[in-house]
Formats: sequence, structure tokens, C-alpha cells
Amino acid sequence: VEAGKPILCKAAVARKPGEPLVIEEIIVAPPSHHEVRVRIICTTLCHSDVTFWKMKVYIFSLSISESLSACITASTLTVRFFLSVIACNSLKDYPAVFPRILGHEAIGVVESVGEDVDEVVEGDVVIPVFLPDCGDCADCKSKKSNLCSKFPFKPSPWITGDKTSRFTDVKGEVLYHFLNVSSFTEYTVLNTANIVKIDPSIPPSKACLLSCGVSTGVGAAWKTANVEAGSTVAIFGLGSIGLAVAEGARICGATKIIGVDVNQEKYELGGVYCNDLCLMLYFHFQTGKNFGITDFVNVGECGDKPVSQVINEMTGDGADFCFECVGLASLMEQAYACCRKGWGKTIILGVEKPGSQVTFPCSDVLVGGKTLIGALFGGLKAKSDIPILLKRYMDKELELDKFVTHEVSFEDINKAFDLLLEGKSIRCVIWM
Ligand code: CXF
Ligand code: ZN
Repeated sequence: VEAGKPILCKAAVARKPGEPLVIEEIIVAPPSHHEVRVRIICTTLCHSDVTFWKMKVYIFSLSISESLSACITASTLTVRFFLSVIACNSLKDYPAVFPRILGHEAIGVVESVGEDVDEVVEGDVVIPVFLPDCGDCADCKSKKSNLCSKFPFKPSPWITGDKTSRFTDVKGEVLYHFLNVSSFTEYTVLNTANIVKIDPSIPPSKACLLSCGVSTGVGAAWKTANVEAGSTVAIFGLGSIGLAVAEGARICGATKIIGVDVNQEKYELGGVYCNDLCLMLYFHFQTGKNFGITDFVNVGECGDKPVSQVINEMTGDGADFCFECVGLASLMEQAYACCRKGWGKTIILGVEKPGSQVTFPCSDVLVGGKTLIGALFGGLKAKSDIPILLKRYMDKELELDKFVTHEVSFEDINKAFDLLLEGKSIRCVIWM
């Protein structure tokens, strides 16, 4: 490997929607201005990878500002695989999204840096983050926002800030980027706005969890909601994000954490830990209870009562904090309906279908005094907040180990997809 030269390496390429990834040799260009080339140590699979992998692409004209609501994610409550739609500015901007290098939760080592990079040097350990943090714009400079305005987030098929790709296959065909990261490859190229330098002594299989899903849930409790000690929290959907919210609420000192799901097993029976690499099988059940969930509401057993009524009855006045982690408009309305008047906060983390609307009775909004807020990446400011969370992990406050339910080698990356689709894994670490 030589800095400044293209690298030939292995990648798992998503060639067609819903079909197994193909491990093949690809060519990774050297980093351009403000970019770094990173050797991936390990990566994990997040639901968004599956969503975009399953996606049948319809390109139509919509403003990109509407595109967030246009990203469809698989529900954690019911496993829904539907035709998904990605909203795009124009055909010209987004000609196709296959073949693509998926993956956006990872950790790696800087192999080389492009021009004007002073933040990191070769050999630094970094975590990629899909949400840019340029450090320069009004949003990045403000404590109040994590939505970079220099590189507004969009699920673009290109590298951040430039409508080009750094990947080609051996025949010269362009391979598209994914969520500013593309980690299912031995080497990737990232804008420096999408990396966070971390302490290299942190175990990579744990540090990489903070790249997306776990950070999103923990951050939503810690930063977006600012959950207070002694409070009551209701979490709608006990997938990985919901469990990460529970962990965040636990470290903030919440005393009642109510899990809401259609599947009782999410509370009482979780993933099985299985380490294929060591040819050993560890059977270790992870349950919602392991994540600090103190009470469970099975939506299927609420009878005629809306789930909000059940939670209002359980809590007396409603929950101090409600988190919607599924992406269902009706559930967002239910969450809002059972957060406490006067100070209750409802935080939306789930991603609904394009064009979906939530409706609230105006009278409830007027007299309720509640807050409704959405959060990308849990409201975290990547460069400053990830190191804080990693320190809390090293200080044994934040528990990350329990999120890793499986580990596989890169050649077996498709197993990680199967496990997530079967609902068996929380996080499967994929070792390069
Ligand atoms: C998601 C957040 C919502 C839009 C698509 C990407 N982030 C990571 O999984
Ligand atoms: Zn993700």
C-alpha cells in the first residue's frame, strides 16, 4: 500500500437490491482535499444498511429537504420489508444506488491523508460517522445543533461534499458510496467531517458501536432528552436503538424504564452471543432486562385500550420522556399522548415512509405544554461527544459489551444480514 496511489483491496459489494453482497476486488482512490483513506478494522451492521440494501429505487423529483422523511427504515416492531423510496433532487444528482458499498458503523486506522488535512495523521485510529461535523459552520459551532450546514445530511451516493466516488470495480465501473462512510470494504475514503479521532487503546469491537446505532439511542436519552435522575421513560420499540435508549436512560439515572413492543421476547429473551471466530459458542441471553428495562407493555395485549392509555394508567401522569424508535406515525402520536403534561418530552428516532404525517389534537398541544423533537444521531456532536461516551465506557459507566451479540469474519458478512433479518442479533461485529 502506498499513499497517493490507488489501492486494490477486497470489498463486499451490494450489486442488486436484496441479493447477498459479493466479496470482490475493488480499487480505492487516494484521498482528495480534506479527505482521509482509512483501513477498516471492523464494522457492524445497522438497520439502515439493510433498509438501503433492500431498496428498490424509484427516482423522482422532490426537494432534498424532504428527503429525511423519505428514507424508509425497517421497523423494529414488525419486520417490514417494503419497496422503499429514496427521494432525490433530480435524476442527474442520483443516477443509481447500485452497485454500492454499504456499511457505516465501523472503526479504522488512517492509511493516508489528502491535502489540507491537519486533524489526523497516518496511523491514527478513527471512527466514521454518517452525520458530518465540519466544525466550521454556524451549526457545528453551536452547542444547540448537530446538523452541519456546510454538508447538510442526505443519503447521497457520493463522498461528502463532492459528487464523485472513490470506488471502482476491476472493470472500471463506479461503485457508489453510502451514508458518507461505506465501511464494507478493507479501505474506504472519508471527508474529515465524517471522522472522529479516538484513543487507540479502546477495544475496537466496542468503540465501533459508537459510530451510529448505540450512539443514536444513548445520545437521544443523554443529549436530546437530557433524562433526569429519578425520571420515568417509555421506549416504543425494543430494537437496537430502543435498547440503546434504555442504556442511555439507565446511565442518566432513570428509575422506571418502560419497554413497549409487540414481541415479549424482546424483553425476556434476547440475542444469543456466538463467536464464530474462536470456534467457540457462547450462549448468553440478552434481554430487555439486561438493558435496564424495568417494565414491559405488550402492545398486542392492550385489548381495546390505546397503548398511551395503558402507559398513562401505569405512570399516573404519563412518562417524563417518551422515545419512538420504530418509525410509525401512529406510534409517534401515542408516545406524545402519554408524555407528562407541563414537562414531558417525546423524542422521535424512528424513520417513517416518505410523506407520512403525524397529527395531534390542537387542544392537547395548547394545554399540554409538552415538547416534541426529532434527533439524528441522538443529537450528538460527533467530534466532541463520541470521546465523552468512550471515556464513560472506559470508566465502566456506559455498558457497550452487551450490544455485541455476534462476531463473524468479513467473508461471512452475509451471515450478519441473516442474523439481523431474523431478529437474532443486536450488533454483529464483522472483522476485516
Ligand atoms: C439513518 C438516519 C435516518 C436517515 C437514514 C440514515 N442513520 C443511520 O443509520
Ligand atoms: Zn446506522
